[in-house]
Amino acid sequence: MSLNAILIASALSPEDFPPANKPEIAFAGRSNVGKSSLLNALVGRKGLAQVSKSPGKTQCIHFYEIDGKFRFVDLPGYGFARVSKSLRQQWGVVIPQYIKTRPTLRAVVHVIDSRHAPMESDIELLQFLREIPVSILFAATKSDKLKSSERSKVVDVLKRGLALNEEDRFFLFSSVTREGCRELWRAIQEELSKPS
Ligand SMILES: Nc1nc2c(ncn2[C@@H]2O[C@H](COP(=O)(O)OP(=O)(O)OP(=O)(O)O)[C@@H](O)[C@H]2O)c(=O)[nH]1
Ligand SMILES: [Mg+2]
Repeated sequence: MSLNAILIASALSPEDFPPANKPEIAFAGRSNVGKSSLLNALVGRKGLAQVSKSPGKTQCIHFYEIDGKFRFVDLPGYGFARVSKSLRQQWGVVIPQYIKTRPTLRAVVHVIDSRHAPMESDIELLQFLREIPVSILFAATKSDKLKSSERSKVVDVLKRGLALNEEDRFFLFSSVTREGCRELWRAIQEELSKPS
């Protein structure tokens, strides 16, 4: 299944954001964890958002309009030392501001790499998100790289590392095998269908 997805804006600062007139779901997390790949897997379009082996690929806030009804917002990753000044400025100011003030933002998908225990910066992002009245969904990517024998332990380490509770919606995800795609979609649809 592939959806109609159109890149409607690539923004470095709020002047370049499209008008806030459609519900938005944003994808946030450290550089290279697989945010853009996850977006592509959800939409069913491999080359939609640009993906790279090296961190720091997504450098702007990319707004994709899906089926003309809502938007997926691919955020640049943070935590990559060799980023440009403009990217540091985005995670310092522009992205937190977007997440805090965008009236149409329905949920943030906090994307982490399932192969590594949460880092300080993952925890900091979550602390920031918890203070904002926005829904949070958790996607732990690259699950295809996990051995089946270690999966339940990995989930435990990730949930404990982020101090998640029973109500938090957490999905193991792989853009390669599409594990978790349907479940994450269901959670996103649920957020989109809530009254604003
Ligand atoms: N095996 C595997 N590789 C993945 C998966 N998701 C992403 N990757 C790889 O991880 C690398 C980074 O993926 P991106 O989607 O560009 O990551 P990103 O989080 O958007 O990175 P930035 O834009 O730099 O913040 C690429 O080499 C992807 O092919 C996955 O589920 N499984
Ligand atoms: Mg990216």
